[in-house]
Amino acid sequence: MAVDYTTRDGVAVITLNNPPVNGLGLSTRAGIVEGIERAQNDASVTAIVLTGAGKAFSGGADITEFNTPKATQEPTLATAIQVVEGSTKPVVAAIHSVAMGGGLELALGTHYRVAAPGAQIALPEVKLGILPGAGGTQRLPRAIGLEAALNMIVSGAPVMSEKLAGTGLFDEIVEGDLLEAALAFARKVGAQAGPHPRVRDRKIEHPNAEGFIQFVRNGVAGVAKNFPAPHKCIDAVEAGVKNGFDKGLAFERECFMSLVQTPESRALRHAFFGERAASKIPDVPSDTPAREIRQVAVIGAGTMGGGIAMNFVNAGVPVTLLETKQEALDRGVATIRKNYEGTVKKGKLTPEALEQRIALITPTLSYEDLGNADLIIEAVFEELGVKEQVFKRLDEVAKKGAILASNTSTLDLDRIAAFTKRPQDVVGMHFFSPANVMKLLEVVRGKETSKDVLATVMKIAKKIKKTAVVSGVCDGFIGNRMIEQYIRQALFMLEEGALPAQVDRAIEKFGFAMGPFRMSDLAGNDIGWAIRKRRYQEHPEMHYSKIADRLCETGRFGQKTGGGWYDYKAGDRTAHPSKLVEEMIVAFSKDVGAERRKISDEEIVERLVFALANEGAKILEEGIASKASDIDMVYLTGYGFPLWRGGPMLYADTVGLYNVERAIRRYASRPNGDAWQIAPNLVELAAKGRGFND
Ligand code: 3H9
Repeated sequence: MAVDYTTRDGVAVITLNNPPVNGLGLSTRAGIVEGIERAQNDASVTAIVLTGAGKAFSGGADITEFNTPKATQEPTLATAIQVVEGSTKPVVAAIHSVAMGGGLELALGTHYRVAAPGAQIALPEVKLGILPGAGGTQRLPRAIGLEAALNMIVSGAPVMSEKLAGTGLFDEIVEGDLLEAALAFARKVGAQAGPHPRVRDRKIEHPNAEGFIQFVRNGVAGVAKNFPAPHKCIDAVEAGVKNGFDKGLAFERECFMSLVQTPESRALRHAFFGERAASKIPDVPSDTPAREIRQVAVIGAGTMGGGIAMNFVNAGVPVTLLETKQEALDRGVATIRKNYEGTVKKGKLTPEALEQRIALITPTLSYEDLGNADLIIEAVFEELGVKEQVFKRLDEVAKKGAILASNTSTLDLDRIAAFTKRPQDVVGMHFFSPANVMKLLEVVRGKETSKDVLATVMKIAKKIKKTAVVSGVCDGFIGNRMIEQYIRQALFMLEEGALPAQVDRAIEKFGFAMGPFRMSDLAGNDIGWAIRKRRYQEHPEMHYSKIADRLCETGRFGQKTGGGWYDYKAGDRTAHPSKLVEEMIVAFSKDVGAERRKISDEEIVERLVFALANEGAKILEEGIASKASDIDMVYLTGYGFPLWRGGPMLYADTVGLYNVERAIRRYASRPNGDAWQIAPNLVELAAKGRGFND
């Protein structure tokens, strides 16, 4: 049983005890009902305290039960709350640490609530693509007022308990021993005659409820167009305002049941668990001791190195920043300062905090100054010879036990590690540009990287608020290896009949932040060109469309040269379709003997996204990624894949691998079909009717 029951001088204490966060799974719900009934039947008990053991009152419904029979098995949460609310002996919730979702809904079903300060109070269901389904949309507005409640429900954001003091949510905010205070409160109300107050009986007072609801609805329309849940949250609150508690509750239930089945909710829950799962490495136990990181050093003060350094100083970790020339060093520090000044201008940082952060940076030109660093991250030019010089030098100056990290995005980490006499201390930390903004960090595990180095890097990644995903060593690691197949398809489609704007539009409509051609113009087409030139040498057997090379030969490198796949006006990033490029593409098709045809948006999306999923499948099979959700996290946090679709692997699962396989085989039988080498595990899973994430 996930609930403890004791009595203390005439008060029953029901303690949720379902680590880690007292999720309200079936056995917890059953335990609550049993506890209330036991207390009701015990003549010596006058009141009941309901609280949570460990680090939460309750984190809400057990999300892992969703869409399983347990979720709807009695007692449901609605039943448990009904039993609590119907108790003739007063129930006092003693809330600390976290009361979220169903946990808060349960507390709203009690007659009285006392809370410790600093507890996070939230109805975060909307972040999982659902709405509070156990009365939250009905009781919270009655407890704290329509405006505050609607804001909490639609945003899902937590509010500190002390901020809600004086509302109908809390009868007392208690400094000191919460349980003792709750017991005293319970004894007091236990001595009073019932009936005890129920939140459901309160009125929702608002001078212009309809107007306010419409105001919130207008605000949500712009930001939540791909997510149904925020709209349903508003509808459910409105139903209660207009039609009363019981009808509102029934409507809320209906909305909950339909939202929990939506692909958007599945995607958001996948991302919630995927984020947490990414930090767990199958063969690195969670109790692996991490090394202490007190001082970091970054080599290279360019855009990347500067951005990396900012992550650490933002987290209060001092950074030594090394460059080879004084001028580059000064420029690097000046850029960091400028970035922070931008944040100050936006009002998100105080001028004092800016100075504190800059003071945490020690610029240097000397490798000797890196001797005290616990973690050294190299962000120098992407060439093996340059890395060799850096790592050989690091091997001389770094202290014993220091972690030596490379920010390489394409080079073989094992070869880099071999430049040192301590390959066990070498790891990849692949940040994404701009490194101070992007959430993703690919942690590259070399064949000799030690487990405690990995554990340390995962821990420090959390500290600097990155989503860290472990990748094995391969060309491009997880993210760039997959994107190469996506770009290959995009280029083939130009050759076969599409134009850049059509490809971009189709995939942006699917939900990508930016299509491949706008993206390439932003990053610089010369970068891809350089990579392809290397590819032609290393993999002469691989078939690429040479159409992008022809563009580059004309010097159209993108925004920085005023033109790429699109035309740009000076000082403006707007992409305008280019007549010149269209002519070039049509001529190219002719030159390679390709018959141009109309390509549908559906084909564009399938070829781009299935190319990602197919390569992802190979990455899984080779053990480069340890789970499909890791691949999805890379794409959600680093490549602008639409969150509501859950990443390329979950999207393939949603389409069904049988259908994905059929589509790939169809494309493989057409011109340029040799680019499709279907992943054996995709075929195998499709045959079994399973998905990557099952
Ligand atoms: C709901 O309540 C629906 C109802 O309205 C209606 C029902 C009919 N379930 O985040 P952490 C796990 S929907 C299952 O690392 P922290 C989490 O996966 C729910 N598991 O810790 C992780 O597991 P592991 C509404 C859950 O201290 C571990 O707990 N509630 C749940 O940084 C630790 O999590 C929410 O949306 C759960 N509800 O933060 C709250 N919650 O160790 C979502 C957590 O195996 N949760 N786990 O990786 C949170 O926001 C944070 O987890 C919390 C703790 C603030 C609670």
